[in-house]
Amino acid sequence: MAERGGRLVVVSNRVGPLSDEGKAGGLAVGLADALRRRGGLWFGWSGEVSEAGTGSQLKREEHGDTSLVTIDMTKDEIEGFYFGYANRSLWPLLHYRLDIASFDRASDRTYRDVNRRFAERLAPLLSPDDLVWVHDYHFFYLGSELRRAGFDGRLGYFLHIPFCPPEMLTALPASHDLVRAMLDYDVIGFQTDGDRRNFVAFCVQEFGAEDIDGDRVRTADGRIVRASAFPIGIDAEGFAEFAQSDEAREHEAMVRDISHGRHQIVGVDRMDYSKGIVERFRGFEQLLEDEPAFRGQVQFLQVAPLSRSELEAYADLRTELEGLAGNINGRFATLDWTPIQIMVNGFTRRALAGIYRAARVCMVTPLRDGMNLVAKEYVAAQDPADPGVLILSRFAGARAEMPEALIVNPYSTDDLARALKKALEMPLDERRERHEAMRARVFGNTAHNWCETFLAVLDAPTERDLQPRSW
Ligand code: ADQ
Repeated sequence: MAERGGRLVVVSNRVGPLSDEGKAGGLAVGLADALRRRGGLWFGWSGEVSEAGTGSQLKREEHGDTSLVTIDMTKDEIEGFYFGYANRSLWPLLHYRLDIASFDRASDRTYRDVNRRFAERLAPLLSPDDLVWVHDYHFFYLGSELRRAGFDGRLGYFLHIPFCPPEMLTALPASHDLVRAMLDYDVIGFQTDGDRRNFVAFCVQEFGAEDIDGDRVRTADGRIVRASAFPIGIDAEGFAEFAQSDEAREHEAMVRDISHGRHQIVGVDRMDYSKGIVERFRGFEQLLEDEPAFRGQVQFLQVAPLSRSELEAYADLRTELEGLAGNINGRFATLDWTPIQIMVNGFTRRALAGIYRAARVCMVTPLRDGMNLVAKEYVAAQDPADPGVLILSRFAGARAEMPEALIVNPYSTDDLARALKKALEMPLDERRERHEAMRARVFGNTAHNWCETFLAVLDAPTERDLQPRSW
């Protein structure tokens, strides 16, 4: 890659960790790697609440050539920006849940204010040849605010979650402002081509923009912005090594122990309504109902660490899931068999790798998901000689790269039950064949490749170099 020598500046809501002690997810590993190689800065929220909030002193941690720089937020900023606009409006809407999205003027304002404040605090730390890469739905307006604050260098953006169709997005009161702000980035990355198409369709329908060659948008006033899919990957080698660690082996043995030789099915998700956990439980219940031979022979473990539990929709989901698991157990359990178990604690990445390895089947059945890294981690953690089976929702971004999984419609209980039966009965040859094909892709498109591909595009000369800088 021809690098222009600029630093990499990453902006995301949460920052780090830079070193991997088995805690960092694929994203942090990929970004930390790129930051180390180029030298750079990672900017975001400190995770702390203070009275001065985004006006607080910068906190700095130096790690070789990389600085982690963070600021606090006030209680009101977090409420309006994070819980309000980001997670009550944007998260449900972009996951196609217009029915539970709520919109209010105050949180819209706080969201924009926080984006502006972050940009104003970051701008003085930037040099013109820095490559700035902003992440996710918390910061749609940050790029345009950086422009306003005078930054003229390269600006990239990556959306980790889906981008819903324009018919839905136009329900957001400020949808035009939000998408116009996105067009101030030079490169806009999506998880899948479907997300990119939805974005371009919005620009075409609402702004009269033009789709050029499927990877650029020409706005009505002639500006050209790159918009492409950059599917995210995991640190596949690292994760496969985790699966061989002592900690993984202990957890693998523990899971095998509690399953008493029964086939283990797992689900691993943040407890979020987009992940389709309720539907998955119903699918499992349907299997037990339709196929009495499986009763006493299979066990379901759902690992679902609590997430955003301050929000009602998330608290309600926990109650619903615990109730449903209770009902299924009440209906089918015997003295020596509990069909379904749900755990809300987090695990280290090594422990998780061990749990994946012990599972004959992994159900990844989101109703909508940007990518879903669990699907990739499960594949990376398997023993290639005796791999488990992945059941994957057709609505997960990962589906595009993993067609050899058993693809299901998570809204169809019958489909889920059928896929479970097929997975549990799948002969070794077929399991190996499907796994090998998916494994090649998981190891071929890693977090590292994802970072490098995005940065190469961001760094390459574009039409903007030839365009007047009046915008
Ligand atoms: P998430 O919605 O968080 O990410 P996902 O991609 O599945 O969804 O990542 C979850 C991560 O959390 C995985 O790395 C998983 O191992 C980890 N995890 C889950 N349960 C855990 C537990 N109990 N203990 C420890 N770790 C646990 C968003 C988007 C996704 C997109 C990613 C990355 O919603 O679609 O794939 O960003 O872009």
